[in-house]
Amino acid sequence: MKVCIIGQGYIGLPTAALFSRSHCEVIGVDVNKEIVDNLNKGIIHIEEPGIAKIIKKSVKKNIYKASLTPEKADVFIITVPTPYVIDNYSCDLSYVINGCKSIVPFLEKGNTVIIESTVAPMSTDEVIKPIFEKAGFTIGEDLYLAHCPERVLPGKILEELVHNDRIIGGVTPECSLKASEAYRQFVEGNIMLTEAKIAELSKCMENTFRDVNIALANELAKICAEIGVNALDVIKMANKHPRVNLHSPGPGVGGHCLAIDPYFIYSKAPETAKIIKLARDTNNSMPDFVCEYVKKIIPAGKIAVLGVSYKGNTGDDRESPAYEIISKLENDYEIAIHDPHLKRDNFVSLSEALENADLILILCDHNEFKHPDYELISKKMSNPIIFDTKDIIYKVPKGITLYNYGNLYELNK
Ligand code: SAJ
Repeated sequence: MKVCIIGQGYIGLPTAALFSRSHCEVIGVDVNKEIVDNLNKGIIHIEEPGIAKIIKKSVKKNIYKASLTPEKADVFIITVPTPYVIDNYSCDLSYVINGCKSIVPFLEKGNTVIIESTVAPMSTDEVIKPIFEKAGFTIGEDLYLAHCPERVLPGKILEELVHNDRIIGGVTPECSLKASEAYRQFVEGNIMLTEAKIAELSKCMENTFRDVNIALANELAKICAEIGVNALDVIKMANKHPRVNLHSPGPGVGGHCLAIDPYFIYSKAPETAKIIKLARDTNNSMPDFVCEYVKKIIPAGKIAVLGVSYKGNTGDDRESPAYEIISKLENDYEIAIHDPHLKRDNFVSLSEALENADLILILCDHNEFKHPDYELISKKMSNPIIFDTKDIIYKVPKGITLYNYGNLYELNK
């Protein structure tokens, strides 16, 4: 089986790796020449365990090739970003549409086209299908089209692509069957056949479920700060109930999924999707909440910001709330940013960030931050205070003050 994958990013590249590991010939297409050139040398541009080794081996074996243009194949998979349109929160399908148009000249009768990018409900039937019909194909008869959303967790992509259950949403039942043949190359989880629109909405709802639950935890954190209760203890206690699973409050919700997919549903039914929109607004309000309490802790001075990735142990800062927090604090404070997973010109070493800092602000739960070097902290800071928005530090030695969502209310006394 020959597979052509459009988009060699966080999902496209691991998917390419797995197809090539299963002895399929893979063409990985990307618009970025530097990425393509590096991939052909076996150098990958994403931080994801296991992928580099497979790509290197596949390049060597000539079974994986990156390219700026598609080639003829049996299966085409579209894994490009779908941002939302700022004005109305609808799903911006432009990259998907361009990806689909780019493969049209290479399509042959009997090929399968799979959309993996997260899209708003109805996109496959109403927007994507007509592109191929216009090119003369009859979907379900001589071209097979399906939406098969990925559901993997960054940091565990390789494992989850293989073991998670896979939703296959065909435009027709024949399309589902054809698409499932492709995934059987490497998927060991259940392969569940359904309709395209069900696949689209279930993917959006999975991330919305999480976003809404995080919003509830964030709202609880705010309520507790206001009324004087330890939010973290409340969560611990409530979660002892067998049917309760309160999520964790934090500095906001980042990433390319939870912070975006709920809008795709909202934009389809804005008058009805009230909880979904309120959850988005609540999570979007967290950077302001963090800044409000930073101001209560120290009115001026230097802040060492630890962690800018949107989640722990990844080098992914897409939609990270950390950037909004930093830009809001920048006017009133000196800010030094440290993130061991991200290389940016203005980021500094831990030691440099701590130098004469008045506050350590933890915005991300990287493992490196979980056991701070208190000796270094006491050496570099005269009156060390830590504000841990991710609840990763449990106990601090004498002389160091710790604020988290368990004791912010003390600042309101
Ligand atoms: N977060 C909290 N509190 C929590 C959990 C997470 O504030 O209790 C924050 C994180 O810090 C992060 C954001 O939410 O900023 C999102 O993190 P995440 O780990 O929940 O999700 P993603 O975006 O990395 O991955 C999600 C996953 N979806 C679900 O768990 C339902 C993943 O399975 C999907 O494949 C992925 O979105 C995607 O691509 O859609």
